Amino acid sequence: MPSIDALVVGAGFAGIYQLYKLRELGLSVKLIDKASDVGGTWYWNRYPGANSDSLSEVYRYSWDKEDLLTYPWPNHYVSQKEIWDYLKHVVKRHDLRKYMQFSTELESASFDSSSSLWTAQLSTGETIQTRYLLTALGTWSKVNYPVIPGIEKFAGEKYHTGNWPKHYDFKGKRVGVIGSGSTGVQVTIALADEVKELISFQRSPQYIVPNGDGPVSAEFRDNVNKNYDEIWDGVRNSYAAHNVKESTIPAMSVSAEERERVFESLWQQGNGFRFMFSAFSDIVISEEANEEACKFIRKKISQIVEDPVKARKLSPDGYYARRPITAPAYYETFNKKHVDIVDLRETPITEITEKGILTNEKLHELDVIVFATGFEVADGNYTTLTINGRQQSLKEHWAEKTTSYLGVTEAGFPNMFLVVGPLSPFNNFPPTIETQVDFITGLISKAEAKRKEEASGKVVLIEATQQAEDDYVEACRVLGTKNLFRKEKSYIFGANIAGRKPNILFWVGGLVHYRKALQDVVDNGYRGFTFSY
Ligand code: NA7
Repeated sequence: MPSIDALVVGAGFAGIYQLYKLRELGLSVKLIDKASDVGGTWYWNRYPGANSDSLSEVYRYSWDKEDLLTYPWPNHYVSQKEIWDYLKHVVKRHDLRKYMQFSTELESASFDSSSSLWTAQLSTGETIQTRYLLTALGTWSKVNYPVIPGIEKFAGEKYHTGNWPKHYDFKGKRVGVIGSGSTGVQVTIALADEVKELISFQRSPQYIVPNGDGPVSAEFRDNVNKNYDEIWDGVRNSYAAHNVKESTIPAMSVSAEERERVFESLWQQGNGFRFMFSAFSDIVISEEANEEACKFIRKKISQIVEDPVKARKLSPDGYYARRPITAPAYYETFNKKHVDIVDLRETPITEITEKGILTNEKLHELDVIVFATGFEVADGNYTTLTINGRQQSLKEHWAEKTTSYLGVTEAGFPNMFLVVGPLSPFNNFPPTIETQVDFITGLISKAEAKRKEEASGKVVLIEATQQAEDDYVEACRVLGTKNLFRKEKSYIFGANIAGRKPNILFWVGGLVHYRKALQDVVDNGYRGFTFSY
């Protein structure tokens, strides 16, 4: 059976950087991905309008300074195609493709206590032995299809945005979009001008802020380049990691006029993270502050949307406490005569028929249904795999709730690392990924040194203690009680999946505090980990 030092699963932002760092350590590494190319999330999510809503200058790796200074990004946000091209470019630049094998899925992996090795079974029929198993499976990867009676009867085309076909043509067609999260909003705007009729089937109206996209001037880019070190430093030491200034001023400490001025200025500037975090310090903490932001956005909706019935349906009444959504001219899209909105709270879907979507009010006849219904976030991709640790499978380990230590390891699963696993920071992902990959690589580097110096070449096993994992899970739970996100049913708590018991799936304490927690672990001799052989 072929034996390697490390198997990396996933060729997105996380897997590519992890592969690079393990090669730097001199390990023999193989990377596999079920897709036919690199990209991860950005390989699959190629629906019209797909783009990152993190600012272009920080939606990339920081570790290759020369590339950082020279690689172009024409607009303030990068499109799916641009991100995909960027990742292919990085792989080429660092000659990483030769370690990669595509169209290959990990089916199962089992830890063998007698050899201290993992045995991985691949969809190609290959079996591989490896010392380290690194799963970079993606956070928003396992698509969520809603459970709606009759879904299989629909005679037209149906697509999930997370598994978009390479070719499609919606010209002259009647299209229904189910879902209005970040994805549903982007795809609705992009499809509106291509189709004959578009209906958005919306279960929960959202607070959507303009993104302020536009071309990047040479002067802007020069300025970013001159200040890149400070920009990354600011990102790593911020809550949301988005290169937006985070306010320290509570909303109610200023006058109503000043609040209005601040909100208006941020609305004009654009970007959802800026609106949520730069306006005031307590928008996601204080109910009163939150309501001020909600009132402002509701007012904008009523001003922008000409048809009062559509405006009412689009107006949220809950907290502004989900991942902020930002997009160009979303509400304006509903001023187009052929774009309509169905409020599923007033008129729920009863079934999907051969002809379209039937609500308790009427049948909406459609040629295409687009499911922008999100993902089984964080742990979804692990549930289809069989991963057997020392004594338990991962499914058994997570039977009560999904856990991890620091978002990167599981007690009882030695030498297995989850890159951006469950309970990872809920922030801009590239800097979060870099933080975790550097930490994991530090652990492996320590184990490798030990293997060579003390263990006479025997496998050194890095393992989180159960206590450390329990304490971390509890810390995440407590963080989840400290802001308003808990008041909204969203994927942050797994509440988007029918029948799932809600439980926090992320570290919501900010990247700055997560990085401090990791540093503290390192400074205390990798507290919470054992190194055995
Ligand atoms: P999200 O944010 O989970 O949004 C999914 C949307 O689909 C949301 O509007 C859901 O309504 C809706 N949904 C889910 N199931 C149903 C059913 N059964 N019926 C009607 N509507 C439904 O996923 P996205 O893909 O938009 O974004 C994921 C992340 O990708 C995003 O945060 C960025 O990081 C990029 P709900 O709000 O649950 O009522």
